[in-house]
Amino acid sequence: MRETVERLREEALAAVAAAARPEELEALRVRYLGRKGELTRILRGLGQVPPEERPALGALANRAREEVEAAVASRLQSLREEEAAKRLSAEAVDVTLPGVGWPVGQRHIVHQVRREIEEFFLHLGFSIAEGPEVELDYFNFEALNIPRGHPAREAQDTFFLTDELLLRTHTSPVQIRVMRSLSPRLPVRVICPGRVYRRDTPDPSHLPSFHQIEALAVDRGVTFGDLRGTLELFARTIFGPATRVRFRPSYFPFTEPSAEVDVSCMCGGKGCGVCGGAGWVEILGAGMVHPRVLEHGGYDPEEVSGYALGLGVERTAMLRHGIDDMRLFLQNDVRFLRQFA
Ligand code: 2U9
Repeated sequence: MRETVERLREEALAAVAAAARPEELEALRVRYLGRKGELTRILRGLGQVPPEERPALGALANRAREEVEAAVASRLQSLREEEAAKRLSAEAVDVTLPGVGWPVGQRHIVHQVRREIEEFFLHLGFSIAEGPEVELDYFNFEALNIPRGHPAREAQDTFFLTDELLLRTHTSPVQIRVMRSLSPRLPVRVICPGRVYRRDTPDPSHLPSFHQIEALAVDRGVTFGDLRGTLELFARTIFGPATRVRFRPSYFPFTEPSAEVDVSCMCGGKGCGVCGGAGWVEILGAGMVHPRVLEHGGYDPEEVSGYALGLGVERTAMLRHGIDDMRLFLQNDVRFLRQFA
């Protein structure tokens, strides 16, 4: 009987030590220590053992039982720890690994140039105003001294939606709206950036939709000299410190006198694709606000005066970066766009 207990003890301890999973341990526990387990059976069967052997055999069997119990518990504990360690190392995150580089986009070149021009005027104390792209005939034409019958109003130049509604052909209606609503009334110093629409077939220098920025300054005593000074600073800021400015007389219905403004070409007049050898490139139109336009804005032209200027953002970006086809701005070919990152 003693030998059976010894053998069961050794067998059980060896099996526990070799168990690789908690379920195996549970099976061993049932097999040796459970109600019908092999060691349990021996303890239950002590009655059949001669009385003088009972205490010693009982003690031996109890010790074996306790030993196996302790071995099961400790093996279970180490299996759980191993399992936890394995899980932790499998789930471990190496925080020192370099991150995944997500591709980051960039602003469209037209937007970059628009922003640069806005910054220039913001520094001079101008504010930015925006207005509707679907506009009333009155604000787009009538208030800007473009009366009925004027060629600029012809259906072949303008996207009309109804008799009275159209897609704005310039951002000037926004300035009219600003003048009529501004409080206090003076001074007016505002720029109006935004998308405009004209019925043009796309070609290297035309798009049916492009961006303008117009500036308007109205106050007592504003002169053409103020316009000239502003434009010289503008040209040097946007095209470089050596840039010179030239005014040519022109005509716009909403300004009088009016001028087209050229800047000296970056090639220095030696001749290049941008200026075609002329040494000068036209960048914008400008002039003193027409008295009738001031009246539509609610001002007395006897008391106040103003200058206005307008430029095309796409055209400015083309001159700045030597781009020869306006359609490139809309094609969204990333090989073109990434050059301006
Ligand atoms: C008000 C009064 C006057 C804005 C002006 C121009 C001259 C001009 C063109 C430049 C290229 C349009 O994008 S373009 O085709 N603009 O030449 N714009 S003066 O004059 C105004 C605006 C608002 C109330």
